[in-house]
Amino acid sequence: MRLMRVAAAALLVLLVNGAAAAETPTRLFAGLDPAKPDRAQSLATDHSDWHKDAIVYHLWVAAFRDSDGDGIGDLRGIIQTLDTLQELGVNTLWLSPFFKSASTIRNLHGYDIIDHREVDPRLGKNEDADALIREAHARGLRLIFDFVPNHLSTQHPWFIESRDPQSPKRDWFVWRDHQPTNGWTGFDRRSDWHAHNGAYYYGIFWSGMPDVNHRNAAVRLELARAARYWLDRGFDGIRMDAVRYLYENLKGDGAKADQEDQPESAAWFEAWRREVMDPYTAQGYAKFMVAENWTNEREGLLTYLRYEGRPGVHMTLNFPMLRAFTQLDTAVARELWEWGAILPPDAWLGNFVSNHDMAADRPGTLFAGNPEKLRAQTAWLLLGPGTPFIYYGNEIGQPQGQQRGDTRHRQPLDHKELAKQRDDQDSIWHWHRRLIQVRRDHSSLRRGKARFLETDAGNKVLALWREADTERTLTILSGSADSLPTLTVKLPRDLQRPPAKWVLGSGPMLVNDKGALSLGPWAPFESKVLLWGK
Ligand SMILES: [Ca+2]
Ligand SMILES: [Ca+2]
Repeated sequence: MRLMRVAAAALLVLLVNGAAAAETPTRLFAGLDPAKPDRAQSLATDHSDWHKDAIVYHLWVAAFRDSDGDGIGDLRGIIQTLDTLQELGVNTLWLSPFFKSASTIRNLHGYDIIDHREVDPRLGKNEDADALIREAHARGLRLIFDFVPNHLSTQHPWFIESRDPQSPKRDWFVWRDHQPTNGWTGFDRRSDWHAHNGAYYYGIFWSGMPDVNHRNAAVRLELARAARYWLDRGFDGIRMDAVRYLYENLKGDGAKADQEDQPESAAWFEAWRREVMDPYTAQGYAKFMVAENWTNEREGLLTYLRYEGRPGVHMTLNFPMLRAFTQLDTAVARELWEWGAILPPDAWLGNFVSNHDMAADRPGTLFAGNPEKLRAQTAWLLLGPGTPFIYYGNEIGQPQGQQRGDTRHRQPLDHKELAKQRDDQDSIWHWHRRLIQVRRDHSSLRRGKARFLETDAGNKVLALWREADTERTLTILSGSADSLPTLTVKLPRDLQRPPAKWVLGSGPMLVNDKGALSLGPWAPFESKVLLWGK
């Protein structure tokens, strides 16, 4: 009997400890000081998920605006253009990497960082970053910075120290004594193990950007401190670079699966959310992180949004959606928006139509000579579910450059064209401005889940029914190259009455005795929005 009681007690202890172990998530950034947001510089938040209402402008710092005539865009140039960005209506700016980097002028991508706490002298000074934060926040514009947890430059002092096998920083990078003869070829056919003094370090992108060893607690902590340095100063969030490559399976033989999407990488972001980001929310300064996980597999997007039932990144960039946007493919768009509607409540997607990489052509090039398609793509981005990201220059339909490689996507913004389009009510800039205003004015367009109504135009036309708060909207996006004399939409059973008004577009509307809404006429690729009151 006594023995049984002891056994039962032991079992109870086991159960309690077991439960506690499951509930206490691992700390990965032990030693991090409390978050200390600069209250004069930071913008307070009234809700922690403001990123769902964001309209992001993705800005390439070196190409945006040159304030001092040296030919390179800079932080001061951004300050000079804030009024125009505010006029456009975006509310969040994503700055491409501006930390001191080893990048050459020709391809100033900045992802090879030398100093995480210093602005690259070609782009400005730390005081300019402070001034930018102050001036942006004064206009209600939030700022997020690009952060690179996977790698840094061979010229970074941490790596220079690490080259000495006796250095305490040797383990901050991934070193081996022998170069594997097979596998580990990442993005090209060359080995990702790079020689130095008879040893080999791992760098998946190229020899100039060694991967950090995230199994080392000290280097993890230093990276968290570096990000905190800018978050404390007033930045509102982080765009996380190359999240798929944080950890490698070093016990593997270097197959593709050993080099990407390790469970430890997802666990890292869950811990970062909890330990690095959430403490700001607790103080009324919610910040968010958006992940670049470049994959066309939709399941791959989910990996980083949740880990073991806890939230990871707040948002992930929606790479699979590029196919829908670049081809104006209604079937793909519908499938992905329907999928987005069944994700866990805190899993959120960010949409874009082009970026600084080779992911897609700029719309100004892709749809050159097709203004109606350019306007349609803009509408799909700005009216559809998911936070929109506008890559600088796309708001004026600027074509990409003629260069080979990705620098063609990072050419200077044409400020003369921008000024011209601001004076022209029919310009693509004004179309962006109009759609942004419609999105800002309607919570159903920002937060409502997508549900599709059937139309008599078949799958060539999307009719998105969305609800939030006290409003309901119907967004109709035509992917048809033909004009339609009328378009008939089957309304939900409980709402067979005419809409209150046009929010975007115009034309006659009529509900027939079968509860269908007749609208028309419809131009090729036209987009319109109707509003019902509750
Ligand atoms: Ca400059
Ligand atoms: Ca890595």
